[in-house]
Amino acid sequence: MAAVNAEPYEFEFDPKTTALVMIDFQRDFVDPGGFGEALGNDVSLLRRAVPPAERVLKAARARALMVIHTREGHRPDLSDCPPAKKARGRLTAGIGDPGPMGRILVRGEEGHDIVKELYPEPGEPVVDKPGKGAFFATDLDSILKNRGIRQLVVCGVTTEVCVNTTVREANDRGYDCLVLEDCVASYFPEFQKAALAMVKAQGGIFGWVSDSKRFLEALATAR
Ligand code: TIU
Repeated sequence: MAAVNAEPYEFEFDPKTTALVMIDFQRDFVDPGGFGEALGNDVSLLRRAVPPAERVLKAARARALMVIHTREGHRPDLSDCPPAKKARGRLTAGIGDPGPMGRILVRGEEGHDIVKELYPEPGEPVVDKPGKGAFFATDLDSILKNRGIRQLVVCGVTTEVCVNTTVREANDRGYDCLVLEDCVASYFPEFQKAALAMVKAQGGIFGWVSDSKRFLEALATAR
């Protein structure tokens, strides 16, 4: 067991029942030329989360924590993409359209894959998700339950969209979630702040918030 200094109070976890969940660290969101930029966003704000998330990923691997990665995207024929999602935004380059890194948010394309710093290693499940939440229309819950996982340490992008949606879904399924604030990022500084505040308000209504430094300190002393 170990305890992370966190808000609203310490987050207790057992490394054997804890998974690190890396949400949507895809080139489409984090790198210039992807879907995130197509939506008019400054992707450099998201890149900030990569170095601390890399430190957490390496430490988790060293301590044999379960590591899971997710990617948002769709089948090449877009049959799993709701027409409403495709139409949203009236974009000139939207889901399925050609972009500088292949078809936007389409599985198998360069832009859909995970940035090299955080690339999955063999044995780490990669969950392809059609929605914002990682539990919607995926086998994530089965994968976690089959390994006896009860606690999730969450990194990823973007904080108020796929991270928050996933944490809310996890909360309703009985998981305790710790969000590491320097390992999650938003295109909007005000949303980053609000999304983290929403998780930890009201006694931790959706979970806990800490940072990579405090989590790594706790992991180093965990037994
Ligand atoms: N646009 C935005 O902030 N996010 C997404 O579309 N997906 C994720 O957050 N992964």
